[in-house]
Amino acid sequence: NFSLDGKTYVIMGVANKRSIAWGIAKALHQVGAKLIFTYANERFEKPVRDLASTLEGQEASFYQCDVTNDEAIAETFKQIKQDIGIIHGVAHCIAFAQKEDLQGEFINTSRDGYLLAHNISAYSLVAVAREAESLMTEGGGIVTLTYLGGERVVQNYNVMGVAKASLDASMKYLANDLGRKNIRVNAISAGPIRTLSAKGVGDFNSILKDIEEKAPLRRTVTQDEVGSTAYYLLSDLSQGVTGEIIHVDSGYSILG
Ligand code: 0WD
Repeated sequence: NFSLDGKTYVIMGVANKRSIAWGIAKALHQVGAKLIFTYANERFEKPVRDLASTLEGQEASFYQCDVTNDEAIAETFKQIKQDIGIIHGVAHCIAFAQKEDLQGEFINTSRDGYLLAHNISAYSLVAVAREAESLMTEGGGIVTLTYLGGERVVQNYNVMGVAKASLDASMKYLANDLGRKNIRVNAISAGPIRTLSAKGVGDFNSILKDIEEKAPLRRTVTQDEVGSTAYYLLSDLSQGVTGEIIHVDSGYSILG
């Protein structure tokens, strides 16, 4: 039985209907999960609530959580514990870098820009996992979103690629720490998808075009396709899988 009926998941990083986090939310909703949404600041509260209200029969909960703030993360999970109780997983779909650091040469990345990208895009997974762990008393799954630019050089991805490499390694160390509690930690390496965050990456259109021309499937992937892989990783379908990076990228990463 691979239904998520009676299970509760925290979805972090829905900004709008194009967000990958929204693709994950829809996939988990379809198989009966209860959803908890977190958003970075009050600006996103209404859009997230409006989107969630389109999920039929879903009684979602909403919390503000700026992941640069340890107290905010602790407070969010404390509130979730009080209001809802135990959770079975977290989808971490959060990243940020300054626009000026997503173009030109990586060598020009400032110290501040470097630290900011790592703070929001990599350290946040560690801080979130630590707080989520105490609510995951029945075991469960944590999934984060990464990108090929962390494994090899992708033009313009620059500091975000270095932050994704850090995220990937953090994911593996967390998988090692949390395995004893039957909490599995994995990453999905998504192919490029047009979202709010993607707009910040210099010449994103040519990255998309390259996938359409060269990836084995000759097309880009959708948020829903990432969503169904997240369902796999967050459910018992993937019981023996932890510390893994699954590429949902039309096969692009196998090309040399
Ligand atoms: O091509 C793409 N779009 C790919 C994205 C390819 C491969 C991976 N990814 C990754 C991104 O790097 C990110 O980790 O997927 C994840 C989700 O990104 P997205 O869906 O492309 O982008 P977007 O819709 O802009 O969502 C990014 C979220 C927003 O959600 P909220 O609800 O919080 O507004 O990251 C959030 C941003 O606001 N975010 C933060 N959330 C909490 N605290 C913070 C912060 N300080 N900063 C940014």
